[in-house]
Amino acid sequence: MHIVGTAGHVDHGKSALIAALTGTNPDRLLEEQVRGMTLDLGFAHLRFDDGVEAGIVDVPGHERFLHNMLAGAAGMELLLLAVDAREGVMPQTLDHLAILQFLNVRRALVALTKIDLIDASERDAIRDAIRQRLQGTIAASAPFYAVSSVSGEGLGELKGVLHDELAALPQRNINAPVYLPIDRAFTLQGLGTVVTGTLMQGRIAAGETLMLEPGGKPAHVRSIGVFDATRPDVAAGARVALSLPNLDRAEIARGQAIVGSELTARRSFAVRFVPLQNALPLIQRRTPVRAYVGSAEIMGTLVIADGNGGPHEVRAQLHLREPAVVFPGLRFVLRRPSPMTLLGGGYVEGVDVAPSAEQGDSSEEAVLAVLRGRPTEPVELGAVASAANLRESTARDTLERLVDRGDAIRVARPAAYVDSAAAGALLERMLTTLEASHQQEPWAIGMTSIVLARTLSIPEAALVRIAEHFVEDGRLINRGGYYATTSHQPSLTSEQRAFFEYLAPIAEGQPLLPIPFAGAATAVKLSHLAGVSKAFDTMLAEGAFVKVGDDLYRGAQIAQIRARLEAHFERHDRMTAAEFRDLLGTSRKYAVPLLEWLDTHGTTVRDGDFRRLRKKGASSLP
Ligand SMILES: Nc1nc2c(ncn2[C@@H]2O[C@H](COP(=O)(O)OP(=O)(O)OP(=O)(O)O)[C@@H](O)[C@H]2O)c(=O)[nH]1
Ligand SMILES: [Mg+2]
Repeated sequence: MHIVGTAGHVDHGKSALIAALTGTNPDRLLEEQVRGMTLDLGFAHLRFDDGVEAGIVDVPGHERFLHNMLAGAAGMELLLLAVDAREGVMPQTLDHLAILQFLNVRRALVALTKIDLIDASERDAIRDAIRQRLQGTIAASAPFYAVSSVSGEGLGELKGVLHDELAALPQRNINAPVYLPIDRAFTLQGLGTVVTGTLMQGRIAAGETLMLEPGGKPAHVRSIGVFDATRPDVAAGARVALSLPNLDRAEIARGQAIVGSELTARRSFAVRFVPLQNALPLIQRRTPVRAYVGSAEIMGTLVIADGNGGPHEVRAQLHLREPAVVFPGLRFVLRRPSPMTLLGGGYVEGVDVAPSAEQGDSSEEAVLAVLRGRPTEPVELGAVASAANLRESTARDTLERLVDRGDAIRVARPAAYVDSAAAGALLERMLTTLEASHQQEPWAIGMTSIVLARTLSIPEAALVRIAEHFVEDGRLINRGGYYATTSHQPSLTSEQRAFFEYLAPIAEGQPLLPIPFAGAATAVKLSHLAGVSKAFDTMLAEGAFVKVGDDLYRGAQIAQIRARLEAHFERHDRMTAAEFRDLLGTSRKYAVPLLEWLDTHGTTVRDGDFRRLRKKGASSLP
């Protein structure tokens, strides 16, 4: 048996096509059927009279469920790419193809779906446009089949091609140790715990005892199901359900694997990594990553080896926060922790890396004990070394290893270390506090470190250093000194908005005239309107108000001023203060502070009595 996998943009007809080809609706969840959208992996059985058969893995197209797509993608051998004939190649189509290039797909077919909805005369042009967009992807030379799951057009031909392609695929390695990444686990009356997955290599016979990894628990296989049938044994390439009555459903989750005794889970291993060209700027010597291995998604660090090969494939080590089953040749995909940009992928080269890291050595124990003793206090290298009774060089190596594996975090200025679990617990407390505060004061941008530290009873300096680590990780926001959750968008009440409208009216005939900042600040202070002072800070932080010298402008006025400046510099390469004043239609009193503000905010540069436009990229605009 082999695995056919779908890919393609949301709503492009993947699930409908699988249902039409097999008679099974892969959208098995009620919510999927109600919403008409695939959320998680779906499965169907494709069977031919002559015994050729395939398991089909149907994936969600929506980018929010890309992690689910990734959990099923590793098993795919024959790719069925669905492209809606009306929409053509869309972002998720390309994302899926970028991911699949690192995995095990051997052949790709393009299904041009919903062909009933386009005019026959348009077909050739649409086909050409799609072919063009697929250049450089693994579907670049894939044959096209125009199909309609509604009228049935083209389904017979596609099915025939699937048959021939499946029959021609090479057999998977059945002599290798069993590796079955788990994608579902549930309990069935009479069978107990059942796991399902794609058997990637090896063969399994009923009655055999395998291992659940990570976890190291023996897994006694009582029976084997392949779709609706029970089988005495099964070989690589099949969709498999194993009944494992000795295991508790609660101790199994997607991401674990059922394996032969030869394989174990590890947290550190050597890899060959192929970065995506457009992700190169994001990849440093040590890069935090979200790794997809088998059906698992695990945070970790990619460490590029010294003197590695060329730019297309580099030697590196992958350190994971949780162990995963790995063996040489196993493929993986890496994304950024946040935003989840695809970084690249590769394969495992060797698993005998850093044996001390595997066994847990005494220096690690000692260092972790020091860090855990000071859960909310970053500890510097020297202090770690003396408290752990280690040479500084040993302490440094150990700390690096712990950071790579995610057991410790490094904070900056000056570099110091915190136990990961303690830092994670502090992050949770920060997020809970921030959420409550956002709920209570939705108009505020967030909480200052002083208030946050006081609420959590932690010294402010320590809080800031740990918080900044999570800001860099993308799990916390710092806007101008105010901390917020990543989802917080400040919103003013209608009364507050009305107050500011009234506070800063646009002068008749003088649309670029500011108001005095001091007057505005006093009006805010004297107002009895709830939350108005924090709302004022929000307006300033968001650029809805801009303080220039002693004046207060609206953001829209500043945008107008910039537009006029740009228009001026399109025709001239320099400008005097008097010209600028005329440009504004106000007076010198306002023009001079504005020019100084524009200088410091990177729009203009001073050149004697003149201003010039600062070159693009020389400084970023506020
Ligand atoms: N007219 C027509 N409609 C179709 C065809 N195939 C699918 N549809 C409709 O298109 C919509 C989306 O189809 P799905 O099969 O759910 O799309 P999908 O690619 O599985 O979507 P996700 O799983 O959410 O990514 C549904 O309303 C289908 O009824 C087709 O061949 N012709
Ligand atoms: Mg679907």
